[in-house]
Amino acid sequence: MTDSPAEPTVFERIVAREIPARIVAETDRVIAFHDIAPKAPVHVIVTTKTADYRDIVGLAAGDPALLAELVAVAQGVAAELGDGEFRLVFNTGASAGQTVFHVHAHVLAGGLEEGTLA
Ligand code: IU
Repeated sequence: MTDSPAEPTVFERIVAREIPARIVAETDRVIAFHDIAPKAPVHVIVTTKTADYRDIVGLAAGDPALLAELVAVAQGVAAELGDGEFRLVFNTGASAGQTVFHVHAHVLAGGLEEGTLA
């Protein structure tokens, strides 16, 4: 079962290379790129290539192995761009700040100020 929206999300278009992004890591099913509006010294978006899941709740229920892969890519990005420690934020729902309804994690690292959330 999927819960993808009808229109392609901006992240789907990044996956398709239709719009540019500074890609930092990629596997068969996951892609990571620098956020265009960074809120930390390291601020990378890690998302699934499939647009089937709009948020972490759907992904966890529908494909937990893919969620685990996304977390592993996040850890690799944090190790490559920082000291390996990181904050992982999944905004879930508009009232929680989610603007792109294609499941993604914010990897925040590199010296976070108290209270920094994406
Ligand atoms: P959110 O959790 O759905 O609010 O996160 C969306 C993020 O996607 C937000 O931090 C934007 O700055 C970021 N972003 C991006 O990196 N590249 C884009 O082309 C667009 C948004 I549109």
